[in-house]
Amino acid sequence: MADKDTPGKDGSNSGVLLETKTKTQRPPLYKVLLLNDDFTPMEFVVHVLERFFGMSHAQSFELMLTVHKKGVAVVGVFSHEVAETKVSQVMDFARRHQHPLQCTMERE
Ligand code: TYC
Repeated sequence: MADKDTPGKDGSNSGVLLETKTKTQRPPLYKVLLLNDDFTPMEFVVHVLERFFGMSHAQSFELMLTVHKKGVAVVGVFSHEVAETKVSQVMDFARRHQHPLQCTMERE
């Protein structure tokens, strides 16, 4: 907002430019990471990706193989609340099936 031309109380114009910048704050995003291990069955990981991350079977299989080969991969990027929910869902589901699958989140 430029205020250079707004007259003062006495009608003078100081020539001082006043600006108000409105900065829109975007909420931070969080990466959800899936970690490889030697025990969780491949089909279980594929099922997790389909069930909790809405991926197709083909996408899930490909991403599972990426984690298997590289050790870790980002499976999605979400708000803090949604990322926390995904991590809990995956960890609970893995625990209930007695698999050591690990899922974590980190700020982008
Ligand atoms: N490495 C596992 C196996 O050979 C498969 C696996 C893939 C496990 C991805 C975890 O996040 C994972 N059975």
